[in-house]
Amino acid sequence: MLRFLTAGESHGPGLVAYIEGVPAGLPIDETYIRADLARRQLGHGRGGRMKIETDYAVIQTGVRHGLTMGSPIALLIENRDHFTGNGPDGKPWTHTMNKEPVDGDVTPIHRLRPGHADTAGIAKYAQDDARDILERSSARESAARVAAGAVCRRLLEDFGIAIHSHVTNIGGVRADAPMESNGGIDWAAVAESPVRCADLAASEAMVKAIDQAREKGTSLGGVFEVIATGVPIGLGTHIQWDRKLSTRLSAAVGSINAVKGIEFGIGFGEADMPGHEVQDIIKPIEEWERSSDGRWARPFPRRTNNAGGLEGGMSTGEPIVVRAVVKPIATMINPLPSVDLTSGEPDQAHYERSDITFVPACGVIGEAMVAIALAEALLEKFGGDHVDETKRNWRAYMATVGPKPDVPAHGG
Ligand code: EPS
Repeated sequence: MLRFLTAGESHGPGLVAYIEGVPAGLPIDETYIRADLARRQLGHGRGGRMKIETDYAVIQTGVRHGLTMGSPIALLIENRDHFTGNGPDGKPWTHTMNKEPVDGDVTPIHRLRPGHADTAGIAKYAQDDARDILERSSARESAARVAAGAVCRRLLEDFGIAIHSHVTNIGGVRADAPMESNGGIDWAAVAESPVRCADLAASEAMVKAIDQAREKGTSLGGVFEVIATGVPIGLGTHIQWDRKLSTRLSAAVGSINAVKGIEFGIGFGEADMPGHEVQDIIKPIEEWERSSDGRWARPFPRRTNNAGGLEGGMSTGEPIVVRAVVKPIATMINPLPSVDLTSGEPDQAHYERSDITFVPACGVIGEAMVAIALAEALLEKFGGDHVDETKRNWRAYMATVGPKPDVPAHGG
């Protein structure tokens, strides 16, 4: 069983990711994890924080001589800002976020930001300083998810599973990204785009929209899409709601800060289409392909992938396609009218350095969360305490999947 948790505050000393259940024998190193952390930091519309940080996860436990040991893996990402920077009131973060009581004032945050966790958080946790809420609810925490996701990505790689993401909409500027975006996307162009969008014209228009939003003192949301290829048929299960792969992917992607909606494949577009156009027709065996080791590369392949690689809560073997909408960031240069938490009297919402948009980063976080959900489902299906055992089980299973010529042909 794969388990994953994070700890840490945005301006505290650091973030921690804890992963348990990764089999022994998997090669992993900090450079590999760093690549994903670096991608998360990019994107036009990011604020000053990303210029301060160079996110790097130090492997604390669970790895020896470059290989996982099967024991829990703990990763630590230092918040450079904690040790070098000052908060909005000019006091060092080491003062504001000190774990010990401090001498002198710490300016509390009383002006609640609509759209952030502040309001419900102070009520629920009986706090009188919204910093006690915003520090943990900040999207900074997603760096720890990306570090854990990189470990899972490394595992999935050994099973031929690749995960990519791209941005399809920022602030209403839509990329010309076809719904049937299974393959065909130029991932190198995505990596080069300042907003992680392969459509060059849309990418430029998105950058302009972000600049205009900055001038107006507002923020922008958008849509990102994550695509996982090489996922074997039959991960997840139809037999119980909480074990469906679609449930786990929804929870994983839906848990990303500011995500307000999720769809698979053509998603909400299915509402406008009749059944015979929606279902993904299975190709006849003449059109199937074999992989280099002789097994069916993708048993029961489809003509289309409207379902986004999921039927009955299980993977079909087609690419998994998950799309999510991210709301505009709640912290804005031109603050919204709000109230003071002590008096309830009208005031302007708190403003603290923030991003104009972080949709491009959300795509990278989405990849990590999809990697975690897929690794969990893969290990549930194939088990294994050493990765070689997991691979043996995977190969044996894949060799059995396909047509069954020995079974008498009298089905309906
Ligand atoms: C983030 C760090 C934060 C913000 C952003 C994401 O840094 P700071 O608050 O110090 O400027 O840039 O946080 C939010 C979007 C949010 O809503 O809190 C990061 O590391 O990604």
